[in-house]
This record gives sequence, structure tokens and C-alpha cells, in this order.
Amino acid sequence: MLLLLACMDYNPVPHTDGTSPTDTDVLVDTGEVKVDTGDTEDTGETVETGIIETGDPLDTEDTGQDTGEPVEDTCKFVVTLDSAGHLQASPLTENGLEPPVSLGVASQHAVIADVDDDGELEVIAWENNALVQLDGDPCAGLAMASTPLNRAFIPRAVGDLDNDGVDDILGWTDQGQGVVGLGGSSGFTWIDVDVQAALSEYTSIAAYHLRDVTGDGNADLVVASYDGPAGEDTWLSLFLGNGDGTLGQRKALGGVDEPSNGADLGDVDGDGLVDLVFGLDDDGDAGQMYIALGTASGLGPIQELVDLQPNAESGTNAAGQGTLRLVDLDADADLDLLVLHRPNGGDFQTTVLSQLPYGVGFGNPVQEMDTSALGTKLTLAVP
Ligand SMILES: [Ca+2]
Ligand SMILES: [Ca+2]
Ligand SMILES: [Ca+2]
Ligand SMILES: [Ca+2]
Repeated sequence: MLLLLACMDYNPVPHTDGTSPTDTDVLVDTGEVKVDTGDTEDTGETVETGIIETGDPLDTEDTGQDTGEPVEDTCKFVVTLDSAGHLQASPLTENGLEPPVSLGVASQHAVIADVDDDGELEVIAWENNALVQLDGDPCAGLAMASTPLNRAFIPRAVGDLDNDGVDDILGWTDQGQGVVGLGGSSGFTWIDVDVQAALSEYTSIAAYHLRDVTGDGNADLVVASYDGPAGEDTWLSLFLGNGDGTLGQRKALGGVDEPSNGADLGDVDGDGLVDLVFGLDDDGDAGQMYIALGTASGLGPIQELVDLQPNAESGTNAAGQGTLRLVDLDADADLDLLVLHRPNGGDFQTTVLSQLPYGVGFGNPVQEMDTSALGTKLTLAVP
């Protein structure tokens, strides 16, 4: 995903004036000895873009066990909901997901992104009918400090919609008014966007990550909606990003004949093209997930991906609910599928972390990590 993002962010600009490329351009290693410009601080970004660690004696933090894995000094975490209905952050370390730290915020809606471009992740949550920003370091066991944002909408998706390299957020109000918050070091810039055509009166979810599915370099919005509580069809919508934070008109993407409560965009098969994973219905046939693989210019046909509850009935108002996110939890540069799932009613008792078996057809996911410490409610935010 990181490599993909690097490609997406890189917009070649011809140097027609004859000046040399800036230091933000892609660097080609010409074998020069002088590769370091004195920037000794690890920003947490450059180490992931292909710099090979060669046992540099200046790397005093290295304990000799370095296997070439990226050095992560940014606190990464997953946000879920605790039994009391408060958001909690589970730090994501090389050992997996650590026990959660309560964020003290009563909310079912949150996204995680670095919206102020300081290299640290924030949580943007919906609390008491207001938008709040949580800053801090849950990886150090610390609670996060809450700052109110002067807007009122539920945050639903994250990505870089204006190609400035800074994360943005997108959501909509209960009345269907879409809002984009363009991130920046001096705070958000708010833009109203029209997503009404994608929204149902019952349930509509945004694919959590805003990614480019059309190949034009601009991140896009995908929305999955269904119209009622009992086995309704899911219909998918695409809004093309214009690259400046605004969105084009709705395009229909087809759908499936059951509801969906989770959706995300990411390159799950490693071909460099963004794919859509969605599903995990509200009613009946609990646990079915679908995938539409990315093509050079859009999304391909919808295929069945995984059914976590293959024996459950379909199309009835039975138990079964869940949500899903694509995130590289084990830092191996492959996206993993994180699922909160409730196959039999009650609280969410099953959390499945799976590595998608792409390349050999789609089969049952492999549970890679004990995620039982995660929440038991339908809330799931990832970096
Ligand atoms: Ca930040
Ligand atoms: Ca941005
Ligand atoms: Ca696009
Ligand atoms: Ca792909």
C-alpha cells in the first residue's frame, strides 16, 4: 500500500525551465557516496520507501536483529469500541495488537489519519453531536486529548483528496450533507460536497479509505447502501475525485442481493491497482464478503471473496453483522483484512484477521493474529 501511495502521490511535473528536480522528486541512486544531506532525524517516512539498511555504523539504535523491516517510530493503532461504548485504541506493534487504551470518548464513529501533517496519527470522532479531534500517543499508554472541531458531521472515510500529501477526511450529516475536511498543518479547510445520490434512508457506508480506483491519480469515494432492515440489496456508488477535494457526480457500480455493513478500498492482490472489498451483511447469510478487483480504469466484476458463515440462511431478517477494514497489520507490505463480525446476534464475538489468499483463488481467510482484545461493537478505525 505504501508503494502504491507513493505512486499515487507522485505527479510528474516536467522541468521545462531547465532547473534541477527538487528534493521531493524521485531520486535515482547513481552510486554516489554522498547520500545523506545531514538529515539525521528519522521522520518515519523515508525508511519505508526503499532505503536499504546496510549496517551503517551510525545506526546506533539497531540491536543487530534488524531484518530490513521498516523502522516504525510513529504510533500506529486500531480504534474500536469498549463494552461501555467508549472508543479505545489498541496499539499496533511488531508483536501485534496490544491491549487497548480507553480514549474516554463516547462515540461509534471514528477515523484515523495524520490530518495535521505532523507525522503522528489523530483520531477524528463524533461525540455528542460534534466532531472532535483526539491527539496523543496511545502507544505510550496515554489517553488522547480531545479538541472540538467546529463542524457537525459523522466522519466516514480518510484519504488524500487534494493531492497535497496530507490526509483528508470525508463524511456526511444525518441529513445527507457531505463534507470534506482537507487536512493541513494549520487545521482543516472544509468543503461541502454532494453525496446525496449515493445515500439511502436506511444505511449507507463509505469505503473507509479514499483511493484512486479510476487510474487518474485522484482519490475517489465509493459508497455502499441498502434500503431496509431485512435482506435488502446493496447498491454501490462511485464519486470520482477531482483532485482538489471536490467530487464529481455519482456513477453506479452495480451491487449484490444482500446488505453490506463494511467496505474498503486497497490493493489486496498486489498488482498495484486498487480493489474494493465489501459485504458482511446485516440480515441473513452472515459474513459474506465480496471483491471487485481493480483494473486500469476502474473496478472489475463483483466476485464472492469469503463467507465467514456459510451455513447461515440468506435474505431473511436473521442475526449477522459486521464490518471490515483493509490494513497492513503485520507490516509486511501486504494488506490484511480486519473484520468485526457478529454471526449469531449479541455482541461482536468474532474478530478475524486474515491474510487474503490471493493468487490461489479466493478461499477461507487465515487467522494470523489473536485479536480477541479488540472491541465487541460495530466500530473499527484503522490507520
Ligand atoms: Ca498528525
Ligand atoms: Ca490532502
Ligand atoms: Ca480517481
Ligand atoms: Ca489490485
